[in-house]
Amino acid sequence: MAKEYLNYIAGEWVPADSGEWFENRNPAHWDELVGLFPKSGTAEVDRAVAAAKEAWKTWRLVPAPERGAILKTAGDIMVERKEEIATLMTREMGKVLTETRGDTQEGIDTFYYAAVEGRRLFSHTAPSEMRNKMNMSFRIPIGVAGLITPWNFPMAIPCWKSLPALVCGNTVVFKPASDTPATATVLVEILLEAGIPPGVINIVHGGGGVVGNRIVNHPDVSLISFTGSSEIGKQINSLAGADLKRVSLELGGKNAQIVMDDADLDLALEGVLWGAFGTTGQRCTATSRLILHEKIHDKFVKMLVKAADKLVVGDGLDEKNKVGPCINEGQRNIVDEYVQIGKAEGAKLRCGGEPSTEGKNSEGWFYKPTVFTGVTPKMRIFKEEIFGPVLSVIKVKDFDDAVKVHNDCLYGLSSSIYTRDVNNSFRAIRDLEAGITYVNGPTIGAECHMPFGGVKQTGNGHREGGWPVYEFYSEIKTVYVDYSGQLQRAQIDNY
Ligand code: UN1
Repeated sequence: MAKEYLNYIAGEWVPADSGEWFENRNPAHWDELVGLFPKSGTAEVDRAVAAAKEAWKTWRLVPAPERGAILKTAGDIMVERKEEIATLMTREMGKVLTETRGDTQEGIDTFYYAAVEGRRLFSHTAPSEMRNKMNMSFRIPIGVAGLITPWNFPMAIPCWKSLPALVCGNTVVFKPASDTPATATVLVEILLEAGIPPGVINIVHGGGGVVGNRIVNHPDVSLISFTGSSEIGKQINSLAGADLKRVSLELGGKNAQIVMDDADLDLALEGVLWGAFGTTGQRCTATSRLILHEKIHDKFVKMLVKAADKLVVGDGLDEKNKVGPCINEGQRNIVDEYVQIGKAEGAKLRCGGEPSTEGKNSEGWFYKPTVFTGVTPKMRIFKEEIFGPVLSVIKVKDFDDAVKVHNDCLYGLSSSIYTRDVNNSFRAIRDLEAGITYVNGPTIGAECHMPFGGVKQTGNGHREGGWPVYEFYSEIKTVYVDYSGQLQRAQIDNY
């Protein structure tokens, strides 16, 4: 009998009102049930929001350094549980152990960063125009934060969102992706064990259409943070925007790595293999376009295809494997559909291009690392996010052409250039339309204390990680103290 996981609402671990469950299965061995999760409805969300609203009355008054101290304790607990979390995460979403350890570590880093931020939460003071008057501003809590998280970073992304929300004095209603509810539940267990009071954190499992939707349109939820597709992000933005909620969106990407003719090709190769096929290409930051200078194109493609073909695909729990499965059958079908589209559009398939079904791989949703060359900006495999191990290679004439091709894209999350030319590096930093640019590094590898997010259709201007996320989760209160003992009329009495 599989373990039955529960919602945590208003300080209690509870099943869904309906008594129904949904299954969480291992994408590497589809017959393995990881757990059963409550299939919740809108009433559960309503109770979670009511509890969060009530808990906010006291949580907002807890000094931020004290809130931070709880997160420090929680980080310590996560360090203890790191290996167990990584194993659970690999079982529920497939990426290889090295990566699920990294995902957990990103959670731990975010805990320690948020804990310290509880002693900062800086704001500005400025001089007054008047005598005997003082001007200041403070960061204050907002209220209930509704957090909707994806399956590709089941620990890091929920931490990116919930920890700044909590340290800033908000309370949380959290709906994790239904492909990765187990890791999310462990995060809540850890927060509670560390001392987060009941009601301050609530987790409601279930589908986006029901649970997610109710979180977004609930009148008592003031903040929404969502990571997922641009299509759903736009719906959330209109729904939440109609009620003037603050919304942070982290959406699609079609990230590119540029390799110039003066690049260290071995380094660029390591970078693209990691960027394109790490996490089976299922990162928002994954490299899905490779822009090659014509002088090195043929040589680099040869190196790439040889190396991509050698990547061992299989169960992420076996450390010899480098590429795990797609998250589920539907996602593998989408990947395969794009491969067929690429072929029909006239791109040249150089390796992969089919499910990996050898031996035990037939039990899961594996797909071979795939490389297309001869891709042009008109093709759908150049333009659309695939979210799988498919790399599109485009040949360009020179640096300006590379930048033009790079920017010919609806999205703008991450970007990368490999070159030894210092001038072109700085031009790329200036001209690549993306929220993140790596010089001589792959498109993946963001660190939790730096702003993370994209331009164009990748988001709505907010950032996760780094200092800006603390601005998202707090409101500014401006304070004027007049100690002159007289009425001083600004703009009038001083002119
Ligand atoms: C994501 O793909 O949604 O920079 C997050 C990276 C990771 C985070 C990725 N640290 O690839």
